[in-house]
Amino acid sequence: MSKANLLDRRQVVSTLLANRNDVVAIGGLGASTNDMCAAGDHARNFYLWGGMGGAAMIGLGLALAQPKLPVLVITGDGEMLMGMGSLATIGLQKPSNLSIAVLDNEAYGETGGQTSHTSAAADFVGVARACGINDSRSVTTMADVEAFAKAVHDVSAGPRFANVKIGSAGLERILPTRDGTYILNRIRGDLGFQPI
Ligand SMILES: Cc1ncc(C[n+]2csc(CCOP(=O)(O)OP(=O)(O)O)c2C)c(N)n1
Ligand SMILES: [Mg+2]
Repeated sequence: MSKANLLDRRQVVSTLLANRNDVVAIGGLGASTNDMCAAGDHARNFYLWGGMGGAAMIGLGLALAQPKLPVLVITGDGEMLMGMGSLATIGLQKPSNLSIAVLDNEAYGETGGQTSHTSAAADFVGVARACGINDSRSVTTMADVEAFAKAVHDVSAGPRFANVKIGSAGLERILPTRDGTYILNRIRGDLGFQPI
């Protein structure tokens, strides 16, 4: 696909979260967290900041604990590569309320744009499907993004996975708070739990 046609990450994330209602959103480290914050900070956003490789597993835990809530993981290709084994566990557990969107710029953007494995043979959609996540999509248009955003709300038909090919532009950092305890207790409070 020509680089000119690649999707804009901010537009992708703001579309994924536009009509979020009760969606709980987990942001992978760095750029995807910035994208989520740019779309609007929210009590149900859980940002990983620098913790690499855990986004999908945190999503799995939340999805299992809150089976009626739509849980959406938004992460990068580098972060997902580090946590690729989690796709096997998600394919095994099959939480029907979990959706994962990988923002695939084929690079470790945040650390200088080193090319990642997805610029070569690594194919997340194939991996996710082979792990048992039957609804695994390659997303290349905004219409595909809108369809996925809609599907996220169907908590009975997941898990689902989308690999979204995005451009590699480095964008302004829109930073949420770095206070992890605050982020955790804010989401706990919004879900009706006491702070820890
Ligand atoms: C365990 C660990 N190793 C390395 C890093 C450094 N690091 C921070 S962001 C990043 C790249 C992330 O790439 P990707 O998930 O594709 O996000 P992008 O910036 O490309 O959107 C790396 C390697 C880290 N935070 N943690
Ligand atoms: Mg990347």
